Amino acid sequence: MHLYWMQLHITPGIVAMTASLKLISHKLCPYVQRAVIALKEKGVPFERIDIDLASKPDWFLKLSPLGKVPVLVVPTERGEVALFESNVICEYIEETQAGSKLHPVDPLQRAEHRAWMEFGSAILGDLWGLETTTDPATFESKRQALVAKFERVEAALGTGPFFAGNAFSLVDAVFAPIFRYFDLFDELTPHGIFNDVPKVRAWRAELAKRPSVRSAVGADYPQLLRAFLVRHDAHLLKLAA
Ligand SMILES: N[C@@H](CCC(=O)N[C@@H](CS)C(=O)NCC(=O)O)C(=O)O
Repeated sequence: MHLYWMQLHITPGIVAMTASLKLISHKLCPYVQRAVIALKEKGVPFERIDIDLASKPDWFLKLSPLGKVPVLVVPTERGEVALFESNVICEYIEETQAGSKLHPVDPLQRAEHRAWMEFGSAILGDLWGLETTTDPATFESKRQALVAKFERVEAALGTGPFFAGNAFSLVDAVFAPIFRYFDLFDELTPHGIFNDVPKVRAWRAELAKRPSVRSAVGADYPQLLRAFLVRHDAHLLKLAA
């Protein structure tokens, strides 16, 4: 008990590791995966609690102001604090936890990385449209929006293997779950989104090998994603041969 209080006052980050962090999650959510990948890259133990977003538990609605996952529950001396918004959670993990640094040291580069993390969220917006629409014209406009966005990503990439060279960063944690969607989408239709972006293709292949990325979802992820498309009567499924 005494030691616990010593740690509590000296290094709150260590307490967060001792009394484990809890990540309120969903099995398919790409925003959750960002946080999971960041925690795994740093070797931080945490408890993952997957919830059903179609039937949100009351305790979750009390905790999450926007009713969205992820939420990181952080134990502190004033009780548990519920952090929401995936990029905010990733920044908190980066600032408080030991292990590899996931942001550049240089402030301008760090700001650029944060901007590309936001760009990843914009890509997820288009992806949501692509995967949920029942309408062929909307599908095509989202497909074209994604082609254009990945052209911008291509221009921002260097020689790899990761976004910023040899060091895995939070930008990689944001894009890995984006690329994961295409493991299934590639099976369904020749969408052509990565046809003219060789650096993006190489980056995608590299991220798919990363242990933190691979273990950020369960083995049932492909079946769950397919079932999600079926529930939305997705146009994407109709393109399947
Ligand atoms: N901007 C949020 C987006 C999170 C988000 O959209 N989560 C989805 C699941 S992937 C969610 O919880 N949706 C439930 C809802 O909107 O009711 C973040 O970065 O954390």
